[in-house]
Amino acid sequence: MPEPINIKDLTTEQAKKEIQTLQDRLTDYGIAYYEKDAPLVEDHVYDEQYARLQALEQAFPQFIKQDSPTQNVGGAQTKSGLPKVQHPVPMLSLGDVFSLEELQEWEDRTKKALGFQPKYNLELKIDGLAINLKYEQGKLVQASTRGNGLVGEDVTANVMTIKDVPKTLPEDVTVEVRGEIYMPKASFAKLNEEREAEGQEPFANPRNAAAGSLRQLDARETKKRNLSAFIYYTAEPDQLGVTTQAGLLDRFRELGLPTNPDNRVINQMSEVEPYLEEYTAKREGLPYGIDGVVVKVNNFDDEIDLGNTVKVPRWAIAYKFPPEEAETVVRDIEWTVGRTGAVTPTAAMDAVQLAGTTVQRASLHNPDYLEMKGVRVGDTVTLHKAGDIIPEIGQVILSKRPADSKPYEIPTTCPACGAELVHVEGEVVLRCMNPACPAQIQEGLTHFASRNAMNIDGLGPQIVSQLLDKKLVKDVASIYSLNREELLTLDKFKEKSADNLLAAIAASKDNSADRLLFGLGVRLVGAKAAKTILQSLGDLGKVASASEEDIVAIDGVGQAIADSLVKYFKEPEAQALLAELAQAGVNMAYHSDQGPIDENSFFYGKKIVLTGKLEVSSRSEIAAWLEGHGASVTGSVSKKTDLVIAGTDAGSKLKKAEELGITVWNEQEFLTAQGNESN
Ligand code: 3B8
Repeated sequence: MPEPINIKDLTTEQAKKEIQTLQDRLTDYGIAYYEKDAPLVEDHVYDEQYARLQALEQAFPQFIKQDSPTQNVGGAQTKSGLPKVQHPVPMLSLGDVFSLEELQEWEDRTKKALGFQPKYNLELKIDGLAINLKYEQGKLVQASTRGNGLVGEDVTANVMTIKDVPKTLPEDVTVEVRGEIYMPKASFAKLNEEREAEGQEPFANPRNAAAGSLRQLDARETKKRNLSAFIYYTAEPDQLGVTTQAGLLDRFRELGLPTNPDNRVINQMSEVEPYLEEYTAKREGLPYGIDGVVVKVNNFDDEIDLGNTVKVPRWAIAYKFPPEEAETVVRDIEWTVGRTGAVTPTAAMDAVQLAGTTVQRASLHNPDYLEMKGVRVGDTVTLHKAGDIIPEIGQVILSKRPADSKPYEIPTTCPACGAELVHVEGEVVLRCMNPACPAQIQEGLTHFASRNAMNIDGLGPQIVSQLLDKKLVKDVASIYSLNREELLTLDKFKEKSADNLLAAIAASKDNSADRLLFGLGVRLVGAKAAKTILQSLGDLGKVASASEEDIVAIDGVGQAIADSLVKYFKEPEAQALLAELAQAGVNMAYHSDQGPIDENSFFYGKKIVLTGKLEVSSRSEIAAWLEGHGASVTGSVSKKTDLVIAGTDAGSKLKKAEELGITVWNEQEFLTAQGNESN
């Protein structure tokens, strides 16, 4: 980007043009970010351009348009599908600063407005998305997103699935609290790994992942995503009998609301710097992403005196961490073939230190992305970590581009087998469509043996590669006819390693068939989908002969997965493979393979009846979970029944339970108890 011209040097005409351009561009960025959960640019790029637009509009207010991104609270529109919720007290977002100098300017204004030096409460700025939780008489009755600040979306059913969010409080308080829903780093990494394995776009950062997960129309999907929460605000502290921000956080802790433990009260601004330094150092090791520090006046009296502007509070400010950046040189662009044939580029670079780790490779995702970044071999690029975790190329430093640099040419043939690559319509990736491509077979076999699939210990990429080179295997079924002599021909393979591998292969035959289905590597069929499908159909043979309608009818399985499965099993090769696996004695039936049952579980040994319509989980899912915790789930209510879990529209069973005086829970109460269990 060219250096921006100093605003006072702009002609009116130039200013008008730049304002117009920025308004349009930021609107597009906003739509991509808020409505599609798929940002077009990194946050700091947005922030910088937004700040520039604000400054320009301030200098040339005649060009402010009603629909400028600076003119609506939060800048967000809401995605349709979820019910809307009005926020009686607008949900504001924080103003932000990017340097200690700007922070000092904020504090100068604050002190001037108050006429004295206030105390501040420092908090970590969690990289999540804002949520409003409404408790009535201690019961969680509604959860909503910020949306545009005035109108958000109702995500109650989804939030009910988040373990950390209490469904009931230990006191009968009626209060609305606000906080941040976030996705822990580990869950984020795992989710993206799964998405990439299934050919879906990975989320850019934990916040987008959290947003995408929270705004699912199907709460069961949210539940799988493993979200967490920290609560930090209420507009009605009187309801909770507190007078300071730090006191409020303690009160939240008392009520069992999840709060971040790292807040600190300070007496003057000079104490911010050590806090910033401490958490800049600790940032990498925290289990969740943070993107800055929030400074709030600690006293609520001071908060009220300072008040809010239309868009942001005056009593709090976010200090945003500068994006950690490094520079390095791209030495090569490597193309790897995945098990579904997707051919993806990765930049191989000179190793650099970045936010605590050594980075040498960064995904370039697909040809469109590569083209957008404009990266060439030999280019110097900036690197940062998306969402604190994943190395990502920022931009090419054009001034350092070598004179003899040539545009990078996207390959047209598969690097592994030479087959013509195809740009499948509606997909961003390039694909190798050759089913006999050795790279696909290598990846497919490694996937089959991997931990979440058939879990064959000792059958990693190196061994698979040797087995393929020696033509000892050709597909997943042939793994089951390997013998000792063959294995002894492998590098450094002695009797013991051969026998261990044979034992692991033999043991894998008894796996539940959902592992087998996942291991086959059918597009879009992840470990969880495989389990849901096998739980419902019971047997892989039934899956192979199921129609699209049969599969779509399964709770939690969508059209795309059904299409993909039917297409896969329609091929004679797939049918033959399945027959060979069955012939080899590989189990085709579903069985649950969880560990020993925890006798300390509340549910252990209890007789439980499920009745009525359940919203968050299906009855069979709840039954399976209960059985996994040592309960027996029965069909009818009797004197021996310990507990009835009743959804909506429950009928005679509920009536009978009430007559017999048996404990009845609604689904919410069950979810709370479920959340209290350790697993
Ligand atoms: C007022 C206070 C917005 C926020 C706030 O960790 C307001 O306090 C806000 F209008 O967005 N991401 C935090 C975080 C965010 C906010 C906050 N405190 N710790 C965060």
